[in-house]
Amino acid sequence: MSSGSTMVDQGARDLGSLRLRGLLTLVTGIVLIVAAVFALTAGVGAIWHKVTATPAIAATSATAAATASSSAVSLKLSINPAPLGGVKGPDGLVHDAFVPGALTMTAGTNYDVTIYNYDTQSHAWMLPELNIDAMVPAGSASSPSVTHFTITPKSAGTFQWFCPLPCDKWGMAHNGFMRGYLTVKS
Ligand SMILES: [Cu+2]
Repeated sequence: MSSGSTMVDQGARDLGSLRLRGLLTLVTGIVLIVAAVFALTAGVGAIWHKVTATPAIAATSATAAATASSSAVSLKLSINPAPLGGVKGPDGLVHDAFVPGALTMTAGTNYDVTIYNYDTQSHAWMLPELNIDAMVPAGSASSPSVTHFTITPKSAGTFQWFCPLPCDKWGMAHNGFMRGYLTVKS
């Protein structure tokens, strides 16, 4: 009785073990298939994304470059140009100044701005509303430093530009010297 029971038990255990192994194999197979499908989908998704995104970026850059080179307006600014090496204020003294100090632009037009600094001190031309923060290195009367940047004002308005570096205190406080207005027309 006891031995027969053992044999039956053994048979049942073998059968159970076989079923468990089969079930494990099936589960493992399903997991592997799901993983493979997921990996393939993600891979194809990444390739599709790359293929569609790349030409869009390239086209935008090409258009921007073509527009900038074909229709940019050159604008020249000088800091402390000859013969005075600055601009005479109503106080009778010559002050640090960007020349011209009052600027006019047309909305939607690209401007290539070049600043020649004849001063032996560095300055900056800042216009936060148009995201311009141009550092201007020191130069000299005989060899000005040259700083270049571009502006494309999008909408009409009057914007204050200024030099944020501590330079000519009077000039920093007066329009037409180390600060001034940019008028953008539509
Ligand atoms: Cu300055």
